[in-house]
Amino acid sequence: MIHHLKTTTCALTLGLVTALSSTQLFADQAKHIEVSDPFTREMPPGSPATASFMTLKNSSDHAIKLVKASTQVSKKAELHTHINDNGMMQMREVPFFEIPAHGQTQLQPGGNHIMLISPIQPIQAGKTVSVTLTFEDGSSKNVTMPVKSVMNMGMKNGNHDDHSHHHH
Ligand SMILES: [Cu+2]
Repeated sequence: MIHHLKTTTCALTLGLVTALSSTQLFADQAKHIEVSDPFTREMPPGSPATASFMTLKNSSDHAIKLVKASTQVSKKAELHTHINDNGMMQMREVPFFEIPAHGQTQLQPGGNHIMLISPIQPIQAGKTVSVTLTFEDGSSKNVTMPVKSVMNMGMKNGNHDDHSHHHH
């Protein structure tokens, strides 16, 4: 009888410790993500959408998934990637961007990006744009970034910009 009680207590304690430590590990993924060099591309005239780019660094021991982006500046924000479909670069919506443990994921022209669809106001160079990033555990991070013109960006990257949003 005594032995049985001890076992039960022990099991309960173990269960509690496990629950606590996993809560601590996963409670705030946003705190483990560092955002650097964020910017939004200036909306080309007549374009229905533009895109935000940044580098996401993960300082934790676990891969973290960015599952959602939201903003006040456009009606919709989607996570997009580019795929090479028989030599044609095409954009696809993806359910998440994964940032590896102690690694980084780059959102950049021609690759992963946050698509801002149907801007509510013109997104022009010199303005700032705020995007809220939500991670798998529900924690979130607000990123405020400058809007940069397409021309400056092309010169900085030294390649032509094939990231056209005119033909969605
Ligand atoms: Cu896109």
